[in-house]
Amino acid sequence: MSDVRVGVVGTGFIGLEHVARFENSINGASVSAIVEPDESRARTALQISPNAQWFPTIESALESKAMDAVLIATPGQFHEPVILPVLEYGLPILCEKPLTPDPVSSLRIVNAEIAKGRKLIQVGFMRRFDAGYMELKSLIAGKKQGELLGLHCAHRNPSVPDSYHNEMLIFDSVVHEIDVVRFLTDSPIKTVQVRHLKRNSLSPERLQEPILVLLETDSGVLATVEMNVSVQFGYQVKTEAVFEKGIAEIGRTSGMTQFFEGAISTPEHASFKSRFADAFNFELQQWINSIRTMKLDGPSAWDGYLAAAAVAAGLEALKSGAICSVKYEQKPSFYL
Ligand code: ISE
Repeated sequence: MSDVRVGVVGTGFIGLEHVARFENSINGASVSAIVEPDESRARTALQISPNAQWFPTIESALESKAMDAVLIATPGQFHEPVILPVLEYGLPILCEKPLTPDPVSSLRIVNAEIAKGRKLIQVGFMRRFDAGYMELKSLIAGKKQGELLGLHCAHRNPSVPDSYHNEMLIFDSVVHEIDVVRFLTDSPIKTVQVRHLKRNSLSPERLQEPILVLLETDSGVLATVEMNVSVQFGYQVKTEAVFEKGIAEIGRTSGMTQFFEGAISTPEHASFKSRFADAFNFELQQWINSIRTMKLDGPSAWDGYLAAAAVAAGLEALKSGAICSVKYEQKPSFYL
């Protein structure tokens, strides 16, 4: 069977990572197109994937028939104008999170996919492909420790780039917990509340953080999320699950522990690139496998829409401090 020819749209930070991943770690696929309006970025990507063709627009790439599938890695506000024409051509899509920045545009995409009559969109919620989250999900579903009562999540970044602004705490960072809490509990998020910890004087002036986010699911599980983007020491994503019988924890660093010079130390990740490297690889490999078997089964456009709806409530909660309800449409039978 010949390789799935993938077009990568947007070769900034994460897009470039994915191009390298296809070159070095993924079987059964090759990058055939780099869709990038910025020539110097495109050239950098072509150095990694010299056999790919460069297209400045998605329309020119689609017309050339150079792609069997499309991975979209542009910032979220540019996803819709890429997704809609790709859907028209009936090509499978892996779209980095968020599907779109707001629920109204996400719903337009859901409806466009339904109109096409075939599941073509997967959203890049890579944590669902992390071994720890998958193990915790099956522990919760199997009820070996009784019912799940609550979750304590910590999402800590050492620092963030200058382009990161206050609302990104919710739509760029907490969006991962928004998706993964629903994934773990199998229940939509009902309300969101945001409180502020004492402000870190080392945070960039434009940011009011760390924050504490409370996510409540329809099933009654409460999840606390400490979102901290100036923690200084490393990149850490941990979850502690509280059950009727005992506790389970995922996300502890797995490196060597040293007992040296009067201290016990274990290295921590420096960025999500290494923390979720295996999850990204697994996500891309599963996506390619599912294209080959014509059975797309990763996080769907509907999952992307529900996340966008909870993000909207989260942004409102960030401003008001109130407990905000998540408003979303009924699930279409297409996604059942
Ligand atoms: C970034 O965009 C990500 O997706 C990372 O996983 C997250 O930890 C970080 O906070 C975001 O800015």
